[in-house]
Amino acid sequence: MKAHRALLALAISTGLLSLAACGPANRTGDGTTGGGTENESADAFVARANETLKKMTPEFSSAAWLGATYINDDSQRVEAAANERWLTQLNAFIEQAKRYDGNGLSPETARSLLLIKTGASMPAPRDPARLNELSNLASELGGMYGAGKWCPPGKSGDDCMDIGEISEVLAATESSSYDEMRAAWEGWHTISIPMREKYQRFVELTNEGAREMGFANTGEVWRAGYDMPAEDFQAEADRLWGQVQPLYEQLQCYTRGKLEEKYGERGSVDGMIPAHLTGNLWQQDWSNLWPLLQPYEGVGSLDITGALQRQRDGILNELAARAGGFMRLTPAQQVELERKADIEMATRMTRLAESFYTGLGMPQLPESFWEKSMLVQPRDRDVVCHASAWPMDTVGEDVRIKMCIKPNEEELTTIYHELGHIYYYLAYHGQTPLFQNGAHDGFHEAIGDTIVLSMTPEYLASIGLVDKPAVSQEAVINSQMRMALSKVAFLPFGLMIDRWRWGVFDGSISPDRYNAAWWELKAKYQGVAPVEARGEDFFDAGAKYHVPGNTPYTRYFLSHVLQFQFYKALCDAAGHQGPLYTCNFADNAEAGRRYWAMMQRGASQPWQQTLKELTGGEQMDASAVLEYFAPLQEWLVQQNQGRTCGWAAAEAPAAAAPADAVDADAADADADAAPADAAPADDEADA
Ligand code: X8Z
Ligand code: ZN
Repeated sequence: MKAHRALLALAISTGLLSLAACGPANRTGDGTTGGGTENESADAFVARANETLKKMTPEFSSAAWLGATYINDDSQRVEAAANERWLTQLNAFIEQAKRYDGNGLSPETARSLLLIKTGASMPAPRDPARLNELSNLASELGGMYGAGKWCPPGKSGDDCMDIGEISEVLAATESSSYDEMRAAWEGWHTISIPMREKYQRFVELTNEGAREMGFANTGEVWRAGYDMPAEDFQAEADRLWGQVQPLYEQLQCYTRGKLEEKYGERGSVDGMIPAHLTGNLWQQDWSNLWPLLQPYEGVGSLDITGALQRQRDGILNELAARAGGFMRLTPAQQVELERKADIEMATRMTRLAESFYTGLGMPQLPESFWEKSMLVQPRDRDVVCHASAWPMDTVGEDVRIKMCIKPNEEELTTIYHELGHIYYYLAYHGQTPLFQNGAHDGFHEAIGDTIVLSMTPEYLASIGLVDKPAVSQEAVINSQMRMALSKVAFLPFGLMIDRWRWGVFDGSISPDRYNAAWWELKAKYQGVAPVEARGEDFFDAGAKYHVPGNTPYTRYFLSHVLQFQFYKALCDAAGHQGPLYTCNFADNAEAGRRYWAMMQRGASQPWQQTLKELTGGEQMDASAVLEYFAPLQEWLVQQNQGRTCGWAAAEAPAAAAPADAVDADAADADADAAPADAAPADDEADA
């Protein structure tokens, strides 16, 4: 597995040639970078680019799919070659697009040219040798992540643990011990140590490509994809973060307090949450802390994981009964039966997600989706388990997801997320290939998550995953907490990853401070910390998929704001009355019609226009997040009374670095983002 990483890198950018969501890129690249002449009209150039995309996409996607689902030297070679062709072709298009800076173009042509010029998330140098080096590096980094394993002391071979097994140790926050979780967390972070030098070179090479394209660095290319001046984008993200920060700080404070109750002084580090205790390798989703954080035990059980596991066991029992009883089978036959049950369960969970979309009036997934998707982890080879959704062509016929589904709540919601990407592909396939993308990348990430917001206790009961929901204030708080542990906990994480990368790309974070800066940002935004200092021997950023995979990450932060705006708009369309958090728009045709109409626009117009058509407003705005979580925020403030909230996030001075916005802003934000220890909870609560 190598090459596909580079594809992904491109892929996941906004616009052009990028595969909108965690899949391979929309790609050009027919091996012929030529074509067109100085006299070629802008319209003709755009038509040629679209034609090339259409022609090359299936072959290119297949190479990337093989690279991700069948990791070996051969698939890697095929994929790497395809990737190199693609990067070369993309550079040629970018160069050719510069011929048409003038006026007098149709809006479609002008927008197509803009998307070509700003659409690369992995800008490649023109020099063929360095371009080759870059695509190999990208592939290698991706491969190292995908095949990453940790061998606990004294173990080797099959006893080494992959990301799924390590995650299970962390997720079992009730049954794993403090030390087991710490060992697993530290173990996973060994996989990225050898990535450090490669990543440093990767940064140099993409920066060279970015400069040749007329940008200051790769981070600036990324920030240029939002239909606003790149220099305004950071402030826009800061503005949104400022809206939700007080809510996050209350959740952080409450969680830290509970961890301290459970683990004593080992439950916090200078007011911050120990990195190995959130039930998640990156502290981005705290759902696995539910047993500890559940506000009212036994009120309206929301144990979805338990329900899914029981369903899976039910399938196994049924299969076993049909085979004459489990005990009558040989061990090998028992393993096969378990496997069958896993596959059947993964398919059922995916069908469940599909039924939400069809209930809104959207089409059924094509038969080929079921034939060609990878729903469970194969037993005979390495694959990239990180979930992704793939448009394999530009005509909307071959769409797939790639996941290693297990019967738990997080995986279930991830399926709804991935199908959001898939339905977006299906909705906009009538657009030209260049416009086959999200309005911006945060839109792509928000489609499925909006549906997840509609998974209220009522909805979960309607699909048989929980009992008839309790109706009480306690039940409301329980249900809000469940949502907050994934949605609110995520917000600062969604922001900090690219704060780190923007700094790396612009040089304000120099290679000798990669790890120090990573943990400073984790501390500042998330209020989490490792229990023991992590020196520069480590490269902890590389232990998160999107860094070696070069997937821009601010998209997820934006999505976590936008999805509440979409949700509110769809609830209005469905005629919902009452508090926002009670809205379930399942089976509402009008909500579905409006959603689909928005999705059909793809990237054909500035996102502000698309947002306006759905919500009536042209700005991203987190007030719907606050409206949604108002009851929980009030409850958290009460719970935190008497606790000393806030944390001290020391920021070591940056190494000698080119002065740049990132550092300055980081320092600014620090003042308000990480209140010093003494800030009492209720002082911050109403901010
Ligand atoms: O990477 C993903 C998706 C594919 S686009 C599974 N997500 C981010 C992550 O896992 O870090 C979804 C939420 C954030
Ligand atoms: Zn996604």
